[in-house]
Amino acid sequence: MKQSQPRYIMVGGFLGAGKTTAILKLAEHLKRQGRAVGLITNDQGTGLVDTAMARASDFPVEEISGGCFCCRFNSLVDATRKLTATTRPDVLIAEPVGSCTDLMATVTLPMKQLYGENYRIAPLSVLVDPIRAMRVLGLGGGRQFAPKVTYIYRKQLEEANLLVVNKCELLDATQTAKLVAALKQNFPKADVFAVSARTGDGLAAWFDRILTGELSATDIMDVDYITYGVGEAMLGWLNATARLSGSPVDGNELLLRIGCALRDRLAKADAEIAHLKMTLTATGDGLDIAVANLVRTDAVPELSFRLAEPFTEGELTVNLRAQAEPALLERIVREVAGECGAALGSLASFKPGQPNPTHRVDAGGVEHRPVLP
Ligand SMILES: Nc1nc2c(ncn2[C@@H]2O[C@H](COP(=O)(O)OP(=O)(O)OP(=O)(O)O)[C@@H](O)[C@H]2O)c(=O)[nH]1
Ligand SMILES: [Mg+2]
Repeated sequence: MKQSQPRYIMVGGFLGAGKTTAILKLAEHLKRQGRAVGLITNDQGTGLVDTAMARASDFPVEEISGGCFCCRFNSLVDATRKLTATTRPDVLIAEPVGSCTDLMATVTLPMKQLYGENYRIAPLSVLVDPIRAMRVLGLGGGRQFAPKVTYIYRKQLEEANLLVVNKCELLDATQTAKLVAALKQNFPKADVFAVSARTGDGLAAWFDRILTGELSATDIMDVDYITYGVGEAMLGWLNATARLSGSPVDGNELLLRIGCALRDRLAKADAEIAHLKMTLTATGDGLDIAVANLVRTDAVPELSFRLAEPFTEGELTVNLRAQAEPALLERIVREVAGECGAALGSLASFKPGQPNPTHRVDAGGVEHRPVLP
């Protein structure tokens, strides 16, 4: 029997934490139980890898591009309505932009207050990549973002109801215990879960909480919107598409080679990668897709989806978010595209604008407008 109120689940977390991967796992889990799911993706730009991945997984998806949920709250509401009308979902799962914070005050609580009759609002989950989280919390060495970007990262953790350490199979038991303890100590309000969206470990307990738990009244945190705006604008965004054609090649290898070429140039320019994600789709077969990702400049690109057939002709999509000027990202992408014989189609590079949320309310419904520059 259909639930009259679909559950609205939001899975936040910094760029590259594994939100899309975890959301697709949750969607598959629900599908196996015979429950209908609708997905909502979000980005500052258009031409999204996440939407392509959701579509390739064959779930109904609505995309909100050109701004984040908090600044385009009414578009989010329209997307939930549209999915509700077309697919009668039992569960709606929304992925906010990974450089956004203050989601509790600007999305979760407004959703509950304005549309609580229509949707059951789940507790807010925030995923973390463990290597990045250890660096931010001082538990591990390696390249860091600038302090104002790290401000956003820490604010994301501070507002979580459920803090989810993802990719746990990358850590040994001692490292996981240390990270979980540090998160509990620094962010005592949150319940901490340790999972691997890739292997499935630990997902059941977290899924159970978001599927059955209620959002209890919660305080909103202080956010310095000036620091938040400056931090977000330190991240350059680039979305591009390109056509590739030639004799049949291993498209998976080709995608990894492009990833390495981009990474090497970004490393030389001292640009810390937040998330480089790319898809390669063969012409005429949107369901056969390769996806490559890289979530730090000092890591290696890896494939999260593989093309099943040799690649002859098709489209490359590049979504690059890094701490760098957009012009630098553009120059590097143009150089690498030229070297691989990729004919660039659309290309947009920019910095996110100053966040200015549609609503910002506490659990009692009182408006708290942020102080903007
Ligand atoms: N090792 C490992 N990698 C994972 C796991 N979950 C996700 N990843 C990888 O992490 C990278 C980023 O995953 P995404 O799901 O695209 O991350 P995201 O948070 O949606 O990223 P943005 O949309 O850019 O903010 C990809 O390479 C995934 O395959 C995991 O449990 N273990
Ligand atoms: Mg994503």
